[in-house]
Amino acid sequence: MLVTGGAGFIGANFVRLVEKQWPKCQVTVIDKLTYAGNRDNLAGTQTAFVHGDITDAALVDSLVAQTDVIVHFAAESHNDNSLHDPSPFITTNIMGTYVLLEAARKHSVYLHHVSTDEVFGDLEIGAPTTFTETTAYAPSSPYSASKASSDHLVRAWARSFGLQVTVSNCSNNYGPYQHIEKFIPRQITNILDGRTPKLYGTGEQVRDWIHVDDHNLAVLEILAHGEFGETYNIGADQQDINNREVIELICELMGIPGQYEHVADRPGHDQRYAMDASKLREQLGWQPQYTNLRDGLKQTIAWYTEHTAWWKTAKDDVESTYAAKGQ
Ligand code: NAD
Ligand code: TDX
Repeated sequence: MLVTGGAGFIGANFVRLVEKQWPKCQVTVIDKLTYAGNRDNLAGTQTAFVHGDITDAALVDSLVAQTDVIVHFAAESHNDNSLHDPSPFITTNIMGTYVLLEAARKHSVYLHHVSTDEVFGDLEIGAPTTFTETTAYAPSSPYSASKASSDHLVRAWARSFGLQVTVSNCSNNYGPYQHIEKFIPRQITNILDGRTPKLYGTGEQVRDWIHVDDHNLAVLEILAHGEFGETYNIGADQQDINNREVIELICELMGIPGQYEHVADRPGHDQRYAMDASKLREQLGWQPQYTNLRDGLKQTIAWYTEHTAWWKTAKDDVESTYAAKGQ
């Protein structure tokens, strides 16, 4: 199995899960080790590691020639960064996916593409609607537009060239190894570091939070039993909690109830995401193990508390970048 972006948050958790669930599977990771990738995320695993870029066609071709399946996580993944400089998002998320598809086509290798709920745009707060696999694409940010582009490429390669593919679109993940630029680990490490948690705007926005292990268990289920050409939405039905309530929960769990501040909002901020994952549940029998955000947050807070060395060196830089934008 070739795992792209396996030194990032979801990819590293995925590699660890594969070792546990499918111990006979030989995994190779290709990762560029951008600011978001960390070789230490794979410490203690048996995986072969290739430090490389998925836009490097010759390198990708040589790796794909030796693999039975590609699981494609590599991406630029942070919306806020894409508002500052879209360029690496276009290169990695679109061109990188194209390079992988061409190699998969040449060597007839199955590719699973990991994507996001953000390709569907956003929903109105308070409305009863959710995203299904057939919801029309309407991405808002350079990040989500680049992911939408990559999804279209994957489906075009299946239709035009008969490539064996599956696609998954998942909601917001949280859990160990998530970069501290993201909402939940940023607030946890703010509190651990004696800083005040930061909420964008009024915090009315809603995300459909899922623990990273539940996302990855769904990907394993799709790899094992999914149908070629199909797309599966992944979400854990945590659709009633807004950002303000999440930050308040983190503050409460960490013993500083109500102590957070409002900062500048994100331009073009998507209001609400909510996934309908009934196809995955009904056809593949997947169900989330973390059905309660409070329990998942407790586990995540414990992980960041025990792994200070993992995040501490990046903290000042991340916070000064946010501070420069009033966030
Ligand atoms: P991440 O930013 O933590 O990790 C991305 C990894 O990709 C890093 O290790 C980075 O070094 C690597 N990478 C970046 N550019 C590369 C390149 N050109 N060549 C090789 N490697 C490169 O991201 P994540 O949160 O783990 O997300 C992984 C995937 O899951 C992405 O495709 C993302 O769109 C998708 N996704 C994420 C979420 C979420 O909530 N984080 C939700 C749904 C889908
Ligand atoms: O400090 C913050 N304060 C805050 O209120 C940060 C960093 C974020 N927010 C808000 C913005 C969002 O409404 O929290 C929400 C979550 O923000 P992010 O963690 O940046 O995630 P989001 O933009 O929703 O995108 C995430 O989920 C979908 C991932 O980063 C994407 O890779 C994935 O595709």
